[in-house]
Amino acid sequence: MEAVNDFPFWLRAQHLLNFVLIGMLIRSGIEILSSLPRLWWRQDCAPGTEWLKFTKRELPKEEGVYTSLMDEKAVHPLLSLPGRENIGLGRHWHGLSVMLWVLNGVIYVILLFATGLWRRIIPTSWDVFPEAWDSLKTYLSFDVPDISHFQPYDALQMLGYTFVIFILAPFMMLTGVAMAPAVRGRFPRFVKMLGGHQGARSLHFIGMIMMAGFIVMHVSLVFLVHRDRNLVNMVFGGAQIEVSNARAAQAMVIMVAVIVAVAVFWIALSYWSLADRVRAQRFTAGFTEIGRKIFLNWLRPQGAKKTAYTDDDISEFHWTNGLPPTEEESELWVQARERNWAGLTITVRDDINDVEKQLTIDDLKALPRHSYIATHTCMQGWSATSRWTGVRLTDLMSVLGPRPEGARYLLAESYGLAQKMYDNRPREPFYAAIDLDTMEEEESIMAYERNGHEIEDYLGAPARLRVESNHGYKHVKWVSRVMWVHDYADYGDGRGGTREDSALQAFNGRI
Ligand SMILES: Nc1nc2c(c(=O)[nH]1)N[C@H]1C(S)=C(S)[C@@H](COP(=O)(O)O)O[C@H]1N2
Ligand SMILES: [Mo]
Repeated sequence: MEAVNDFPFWLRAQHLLNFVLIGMLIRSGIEILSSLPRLWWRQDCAPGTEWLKFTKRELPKEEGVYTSLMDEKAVHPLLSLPGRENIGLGRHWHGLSVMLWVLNGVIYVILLFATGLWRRIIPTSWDVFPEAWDSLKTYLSFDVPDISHFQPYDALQMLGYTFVIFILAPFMMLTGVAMAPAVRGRFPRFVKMLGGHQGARSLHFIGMIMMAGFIVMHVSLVFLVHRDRNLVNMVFGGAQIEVSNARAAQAMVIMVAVIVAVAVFWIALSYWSLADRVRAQRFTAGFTEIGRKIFLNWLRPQGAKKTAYTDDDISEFHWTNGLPPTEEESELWVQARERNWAGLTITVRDDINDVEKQLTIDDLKALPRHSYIATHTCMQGWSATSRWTGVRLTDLMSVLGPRPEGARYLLAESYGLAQKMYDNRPREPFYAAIDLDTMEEEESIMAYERNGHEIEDYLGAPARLRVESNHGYKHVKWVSRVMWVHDYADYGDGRGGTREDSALQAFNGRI
C-alpha cells in the first residue's frame, strides 16, 4: 500500500508544470477569444446568431461594412496573455504552451502506466459509480468522506481524474486542431463531425469552462478535505496519513509560495511580451514552427474531388476583414470599378530577374479554370463557406514560363492599403507571401468568382488570392500584382505579410 500511495517526484513536478501550462493556455485563450468575443454554432457567423457574446457591440446586418478587426477587444495583461489586442502573440503563446502541455501529458500517461500508478486513478470496478455517488452525497451535505476512502483518491476523484485526463484533455486537443485550416483541408469529415469550425470553436470553449471548473474544485478540495495530509504529501512526497502540525504548516507555506510564484510568472510573460513584441514573436513563433513542421506542413488539402463540402454548406452571410481601396488608396482601382474593371490589370512578375506581364481580367479568365467549395477561416475566429472559382497559382505563374531559379516564395500585393500598421506607421499596400509547396496546392488560386458570380467588391473584386490550407490573412484581396521573390525578408518588415508585420502573426498560416 505504501508504495502505491506515494507521490513520487516526477508526478509532483509534472503536476506543477501542468498547472503552469494550463494557466498559460487559458490566459492566451482569453486573448484569442477577445479578438472576436462571440461564439456561434452557425458556420457563417451571421450577425445576431451568436449563442454567447462578451461584448455589448451590436453587429450591423449589412455585409462588408464591419471588419473583424473592429470587433477586437483589449483585455488587461493581468488577465490575458499578452493582453492589449495582441491576437498574433496570443496565438503563438497558445501554440507554445499546448506543445509543452501535450508533451508533458504524454510523458505523464506513459509514466502512469510504467509505474502502475494508473490503478489509483483509472477505476477497474463498476463499484466506483455507487461509491462516487455516496461520496457526492457526503459532500453535498457539507461533510467529508472519511480518510479511509482515499487510496489516495476516493471514487469521485477517480472518476473526475479519469474524465479529465482521458476524455476532456483529448477532446480539447481534437477541437483545437480542428480549427486549423490545414487539418480542415486534409480531414474535412472530421471537422464536419465536430460541427464545423464554429462547432469546434464553441466546443473548445465549453471544454475550457469544464477544465477551469475542474481546477477550481480540485484545488478547493485539496485545501478543504484532509488538507494537512494532502499538502504534506504533495509538497514533500511520501504517503503519510498522520502528519505533524509543524510539517503541515511548512507544506502550506511552500504551496502558497509556489502558487504565487506561478501567478507572477504568468503575468511576467505578458509584460515581457508587450515590452518588445517583435522579440516575443521571434521567440514564440520560432518555437511553434517546429510543431507546424512536424504535424501540419505535410497535411495537403484533399482537393475538390474529395471535399466534404456541398452546395448546402454555402453560407448566407460572409464576414469581412479589410475594407475596399478608397479613392486615396487607389484611384486606379476605384475608377476601374466604375468601368466594370475595363483597363485594370494584374501584374505577374518575376522580381528576381525584373520581368513582368500585365493580365486583364479577361486574360485571367482565359487560363484554366478551377472551382471548389471551401470554408474560409479568419484566425480571429469567424468562418464562411463559398464556392470559389479562379485560376490555380501554378497556372497563373506559368504565363512567365518556368519558375525562375532562386524563386522561393510567391508574394501577392493589393491595390488596398493595410488597415493598420505596426506602431501606427504610415499604411502600406496589403501583401502576403507563401512558400512553393503551398502555392502548388490545388486549392491555392487567384479567384475571380464566388458562388458563380463575380466577386463582391468587399470580398476582393475583381481578383483575390485563395490559399485554403491557410487562415484568411494570406488571402490577399484586390490583388494588384503577384511575383516570384527569392526571400520575403526583403519586403515590408520582412516577416512575410501585412498581418505578420502589423499583428505579428506567423508566416505559416496553417493553424
Ligand atoms: N487587401 C487586403 N486583403 C486582405 C485583408 C486586408 O485587410 N486587405 N484581410 C485579410 C484577412 S485577415 C482576412 S480574414 C480575409 C477576409 O476575407 P473576406 O473579407 O473576403 O471575408 O482577407 C484577407 N485579405
Ligand atoms: Mo483574418
